[in-house]
Amino acid sequence: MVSYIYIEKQTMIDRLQESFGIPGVISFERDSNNFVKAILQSSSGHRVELSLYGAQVLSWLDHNSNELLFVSAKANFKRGKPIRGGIPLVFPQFGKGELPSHGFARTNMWEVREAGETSDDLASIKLALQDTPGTMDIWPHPFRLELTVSLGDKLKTHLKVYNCGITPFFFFSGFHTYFRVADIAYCQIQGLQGVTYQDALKGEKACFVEQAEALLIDRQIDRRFFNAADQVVILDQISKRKFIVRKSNIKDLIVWNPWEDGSREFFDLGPNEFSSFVCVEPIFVNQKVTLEPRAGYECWQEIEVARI
Ligand code: TA6
Repeated sequence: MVSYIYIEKQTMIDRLQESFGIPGVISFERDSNNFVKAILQSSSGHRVELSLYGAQVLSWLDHNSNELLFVSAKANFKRGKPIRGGIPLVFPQFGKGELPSHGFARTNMWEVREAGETSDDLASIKLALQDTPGTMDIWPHPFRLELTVSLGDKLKTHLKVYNCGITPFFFFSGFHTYFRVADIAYCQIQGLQGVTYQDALKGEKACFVEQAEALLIDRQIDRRFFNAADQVVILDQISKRKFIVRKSNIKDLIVWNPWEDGSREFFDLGPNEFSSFVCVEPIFVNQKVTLEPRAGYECWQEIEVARI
């Protein structure tokens, strides 16, 4: 029995490898938690690990093997549960509600549809998720999601949503990205001055306008910026690098860090880990997207990293 299961698992990796693998560009492995992941390597020396569970990017190394994304040491790698870190996808719900928190895209197994090297030298892979009896039970809409991850010296995640049913549906979606930083107390976020936001820590109704030219984080923060500009910059002073975060066709942007006090609410976050990340999340949160039958919607996030 044991050897039968082993052969089955090997076979899936072999099948993926045979159909989509490209030496030095795309390969597949099982991680220590038994989830299958795709490894992308770019000609610029960057490397990404993308779990088929949730289509979640879990690691991004630059050409010097510096990790650029944060994943909690206490992350829970169990089927049906979200993984704390990387780039979780939000769909079709944002935050808490009738569905599991941030929806079910991040807790379902996705399939590989295409992989290869693009004409402009990017390592690229497309994963897809369709409605299942499980999703129909909790959200009765036939849908298809496609996530294309492309890697050069930038990392792009491009999400497409299709309505495969005969009635419109409404959803929130986006990228709940966890950026790794050396120490959040020495970080700044630029590009949000003048943007209206709601402070989820103060109740969701009141609106404020961001005053800071450079937003500093020295306590718990959970701000939902509406109609934010399509580019913000995260300065990580200690690592002497910056992330340039671009978004397309997503109106809003969230800045979240639970700080020490808020971290206690999360069993999958260590007490001091809050200082090693900031979530800057291009996500629709203010107004749901409406998708008519047979229609499609697409959005993307692109991250560039540079020295400062
Ligand atoms: O995007 C910010 C947020 O919604 C916070 O309010 C916080 O709860 C966080 O996401 C984490 O959510 P999760 O469901 O992943 O624990």
